[in-house]
Amino acid sequence: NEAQYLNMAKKILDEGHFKEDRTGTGTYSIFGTQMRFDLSEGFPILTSKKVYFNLIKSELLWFLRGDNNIRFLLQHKNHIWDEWAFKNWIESEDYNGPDMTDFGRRAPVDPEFNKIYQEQKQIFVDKILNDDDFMEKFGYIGEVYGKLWRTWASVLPDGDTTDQVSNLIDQIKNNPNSRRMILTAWNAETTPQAPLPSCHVLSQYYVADGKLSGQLYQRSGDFFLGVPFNIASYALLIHMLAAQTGLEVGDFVHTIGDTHIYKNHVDQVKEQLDRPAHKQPKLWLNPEVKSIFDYTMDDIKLIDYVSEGPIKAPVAV
Ligand code: THF
Repeated sequence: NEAQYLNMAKKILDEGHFKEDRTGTGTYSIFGTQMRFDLSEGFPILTSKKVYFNLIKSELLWFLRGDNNIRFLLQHKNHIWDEWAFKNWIESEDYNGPDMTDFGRRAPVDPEFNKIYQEQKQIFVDKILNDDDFMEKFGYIGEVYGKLWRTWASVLPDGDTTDQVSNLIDQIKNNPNSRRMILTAWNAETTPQAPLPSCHVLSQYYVADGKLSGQLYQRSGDFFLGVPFNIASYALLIHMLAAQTGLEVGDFVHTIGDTHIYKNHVDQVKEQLDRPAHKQPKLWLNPEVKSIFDYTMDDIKLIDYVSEGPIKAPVAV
């Protein structure tokens, strides 16, 4: 299972086209890739580097809450979305600290700037956590997954919002042969204007032989930092959906459009390719939980997760 990820990483390094990108970092990429993970064999979290499962859990719980304010993530010590909210603040009238222009590109290469940036980021995080007005003003990161999944805005003048997750569970339970079991996070009107237009554009679910499978179409995949999270996150979602509909788990099929490795992640990927992989862990979900919206951090556990150590890399903003 993990070999699929590692072989794809190697393929991107060997065959990838070099392109400049939005963040100014530069990437090696190939277009149109697919990996398939049989979830009954084990949970597809990488073992050739340590992946912080707590961050994956809290991010998915945040999506399922329909939340798009980073306070919940910060309360769970999850900082993977900080940069995007921080960007809104430093580009606003309210910000009067040191110049943070292009912080994502400068911080990894300029230690002096990085120190000032980390200070400003800490100030930002503390304010989001402790100052309600500030949180209301700068904690939101726009039309991303939580909002689109749980409260899709109606196009009808007097229409209600749509809860795609509840509808999906209803379909899996009552109409499992349906070919329309879809969760979409791309709104052609609003998404292109969002601070970060959704990467997980669409996922589809499929039931056969008592097993639930899911496929994700991801328009853009940061193969070293993001993709390991995305694999584990959708695998966890499929497990939760299966548990709530009385099914076993089938496959997770991961289809990615622009599949890229940032230039400043190449050494890290090579290091990872030299490492061994270990046996996949198992996932435990608390069987007492009766709704997909009621899981808490303690209701989700990995059993026997053995991995190599973490590998640090800067995130492109
Ligand atoms: N932007 C970019 N450039 N890459 C992404 O993966 C990405 N995401 C989300 C939104 N924009 C993105 C955020 N997801 C990490 C992991 C997932 C992210 C963002 C960052 C990350 O840095 N992981 C570190 C650990 C971080 C920590 O310990 O706090 C790691 O080593 O795995 C794609 O969904």
